[in-house]
Amino acid sequence: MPFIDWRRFIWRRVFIDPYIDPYFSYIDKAGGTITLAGSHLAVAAMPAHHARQKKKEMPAQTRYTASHWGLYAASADGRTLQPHAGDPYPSLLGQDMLAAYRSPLRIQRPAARAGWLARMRGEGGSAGDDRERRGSEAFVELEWEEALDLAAHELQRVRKHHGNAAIFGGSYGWASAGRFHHAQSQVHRFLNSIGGYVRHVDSYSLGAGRALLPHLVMPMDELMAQHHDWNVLAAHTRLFVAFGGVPAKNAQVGASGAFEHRCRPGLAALAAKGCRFVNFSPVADNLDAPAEAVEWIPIRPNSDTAVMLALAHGLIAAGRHDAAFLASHCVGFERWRDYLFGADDGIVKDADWAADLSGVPAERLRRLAQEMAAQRTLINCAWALQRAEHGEQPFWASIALAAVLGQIGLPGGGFALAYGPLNLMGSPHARVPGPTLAQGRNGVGAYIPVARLTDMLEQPGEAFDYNGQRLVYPDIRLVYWAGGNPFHHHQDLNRLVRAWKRPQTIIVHEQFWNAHARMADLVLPATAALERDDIGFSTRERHVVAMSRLAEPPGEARDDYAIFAALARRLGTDAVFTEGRDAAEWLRHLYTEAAAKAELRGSRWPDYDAFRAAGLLDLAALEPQAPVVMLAAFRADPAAHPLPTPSGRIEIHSATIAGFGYADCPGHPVWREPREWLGAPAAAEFPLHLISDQPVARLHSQLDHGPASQARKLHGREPAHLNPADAAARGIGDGDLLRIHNRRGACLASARLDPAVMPGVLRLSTGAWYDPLRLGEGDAANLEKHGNPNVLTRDIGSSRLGQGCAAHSCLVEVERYLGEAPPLSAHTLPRLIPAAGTG
Ligand SMILES: Nc1nc2c(c(=O)[nH]1)N[C@H]1C(S)=C(S)[C@@H](COP(=O)(O)OP(=O)(O)OC[C@H]3O[C@@H](n4cnc5c(=O)[nH]c(N)nc54)[C@H](O)[C@@H]3O)O[C@H]1N2
Ligand SMILES: Nc1nc2c(c(=O)[nH]1)N[C@H]1C(S)=C(S)[C@@H](COP(=O)(O)OP(=O)(O)OC[C@H]3O[C@@H](n4cnc5c(=O)[nH]c(N)nc54)[C@H](O)[C@@H]3O)O[C@H]1N2
Ligand SMILES: [Mo]
Repeated sequence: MPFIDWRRFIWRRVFIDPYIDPYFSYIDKAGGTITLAGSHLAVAAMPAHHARQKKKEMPAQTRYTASHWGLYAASADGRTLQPHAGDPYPSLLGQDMLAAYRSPLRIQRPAARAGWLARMRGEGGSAGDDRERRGSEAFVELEWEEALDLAAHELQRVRKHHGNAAIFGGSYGWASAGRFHHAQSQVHRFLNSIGGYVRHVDSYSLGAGRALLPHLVMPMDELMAQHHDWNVLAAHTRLFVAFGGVPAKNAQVGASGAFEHRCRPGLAALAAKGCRFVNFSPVADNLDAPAEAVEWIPIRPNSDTAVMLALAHGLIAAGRHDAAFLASHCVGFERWRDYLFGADDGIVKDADWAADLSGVPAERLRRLAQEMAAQRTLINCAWALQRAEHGEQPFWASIALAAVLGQIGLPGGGFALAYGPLNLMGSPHARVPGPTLAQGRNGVGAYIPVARLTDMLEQPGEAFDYNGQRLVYPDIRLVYWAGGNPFHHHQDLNRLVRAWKRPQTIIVHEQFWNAHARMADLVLPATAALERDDIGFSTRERHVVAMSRLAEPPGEARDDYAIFAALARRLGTDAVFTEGRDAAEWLRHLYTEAAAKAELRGSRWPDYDAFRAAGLLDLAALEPQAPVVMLAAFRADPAAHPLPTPSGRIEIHSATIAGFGYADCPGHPVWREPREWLGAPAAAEFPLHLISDQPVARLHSQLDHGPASQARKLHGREPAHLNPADAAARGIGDGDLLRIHNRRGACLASARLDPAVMPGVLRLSTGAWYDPLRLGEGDAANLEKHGNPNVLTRDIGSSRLGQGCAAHSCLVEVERYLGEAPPLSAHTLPRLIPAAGTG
């Protein structure tokens, strides 16, 4: 499907295809009417007078929905969504949601992979191990009752024979906004109610950072919540040194909501006050301040730590370090200084040394060190830098460099981790607890760092290191996933495909027939946020949102909560899981709990009915606001406000980490070469560094089929951006079909010649739905047709400390693809066999 004209497409799918395609129906079985409440299609299908009548019945109250990328009001007729009027810079993703969630790719009813179903029904017969056929078999549609019976039976069997520690329920993923119908909260609460599951810790976003920061300053969540607000930055910061930019396309989103987009206006305000930006980055277009305020310094990917060390060396050598701050607020400065000056390895980490590694002129680094010491300076390090081999180092070096400058705790000074990744950072709003669904207690102790998924499936019983501990991979028989997409998010997908054949059963709740659903054994169709009443809340966002059900679920899709409640009934734990409440009662309960907590701090929230009637609760009017200055109290009095580190101070050298004895993460920030970067021997064969950054027009794999994402593709394939010189050297023209490859895999993409990408770098954003020639086969020759970078990325931990995702350390080569392009199948349905007696 090279290009989708959505309106025509939907029209055809809704009005024509149902008659020729029995597996697709938004046609309500009972009445033969279309069940898209409030949509323009529904109205169009109604006689005119009926439509008018419908309109009159609409409540006058504005109805809202919330998504990770914004807050939207439905028009009175429900046909369209409008960004909330208070949002100064709405995301480009939202308005098309009504169409995107009405897609024919939605899963209509429960379905089971044919071979697994035969095994469950004791029908055997088919040759070989059916697990080998995950991804390649047809799905048999089931009645809900049978699907739930099968899921309950499998959970019960695995618990009985192998114990709850054989169930992996980590279920990582962003799912959808809404505090009750949040798939992760639901799946974890459910699995806890039946005795527990193997969980994950940390995130793909911040694996290295989350493990590291408690040793050095404080846990990431607490640090993020106290980043200087944008007003403080505008008033004070005069030099903004960015490693990896401040991409407003990333700050488009926030976990569970970005209701008031602050990043782009915040950067503009900084520039208007005279702040200058220096951006060390492999791409020029990721710092969204006015161009005249920004200096782009191209840097070899993964070499940022070397530059930070050289800046610190330059400051110390010139005597411009803040000796008093280092003595009163930090520990371990001397040991790091000795390392910078070559005491242990004979290498002086000066500007000339860093220039060789990074490609940044030494002279510029020397001058920059002086500029940083001369004015209020902020050092901003994008999360992408720690999603790399030795990803702990750029975070640690940013903090140590800021400590040397001595501006930590001053308004607008110090370090930031980071402005850009999420809307949250720089929020002026108070941090208050919102409605939260309690998860219960997990009866299983075993866990993995989130990105060690394939290792776990491949190596049950093997020991591994993580953050000072020696852990053992559990033996997983059943995988339960709701609200995430490992065939989007995990590295080295060919390897994951092979490991994915090992569990006996894989159960997935999904909305769409993406690769994740197609790689499962039992697929249970989930509703979308637009189809549920819920409560929207995200930490330090301005509003609490009464989310309204704006559309009917497709087919027989059910809420994750309803699915788990039905399973809990079968397993005898529904009293624990539901506590006797239906979804509406839960919403009232969660809101009322949060309002009671507010009351204790003297903030009076309206009661639940008044909240729902109003649609929005404006916290700015209710909760006190004060300028947010990061680490101000600690700076003012480190004895009275110590940090939660062993020393109570910033740990430039950490005795704890040194004590772990990890060569790949010693006791202070160091330069360590990744195995894949442009300075590595492997670059002779694979001379381009792959940057698989976050996509501008979708959230990960979500909305890849939507209009904004589709409009950016070329020939239906994801655009790969590369420098015109690299393209010319390979005879590649703009728009050409490309094959990007390394030893782990290969994918197709469309060439975009782009001077904003430095030579030696290829940028292919994440999120194109995984679409190999043969789904279910995990060999490197299985060409991915759509442009999913995770067939190329390396699946290793950042280090033994963090074991974080290291996607950004990856070398590739690229060539024009001269063969006939294989047709795309990412956005098509699998083979579906209707249930006996239905369809
Ligand atoms: N190469 C490379 N890979 C990366 C990264 C990178 O920088 N480079 N970044 C990583 C990062 S930071 C992250 S956070 C991950 C993101 O990885 P994920 O969070 O796994 O990605 P999503 O596409 O958001 O997956 C969410 C899935 O949940 C489904 N879903 C949405 N709402 C609901 C719901 O209400 N119920 C149910 N049952 N399902 C729902 C969606 O259809 C979708 O398939 O990717 C990581 N992968
Ligand atoms: N639109 C949109 N926004 C998103 C998301 C999304 O899917 N879509 N995902 C969200 C999520 S889950 C997360 S965790 C955050 C992630 O936020 P980040 O991790 O900060 O985002 P990335 O886009 O991966 O990378 C940011 C920039 O770092 C640069 N970069 C990569 N490697 C290097 C390097 O070695 N050195 C330097 N100097 N720069 C480098 C890239 O060129 C890129 O422009 O984004 C969030 N925002
Ligand atoms: Mo993330």
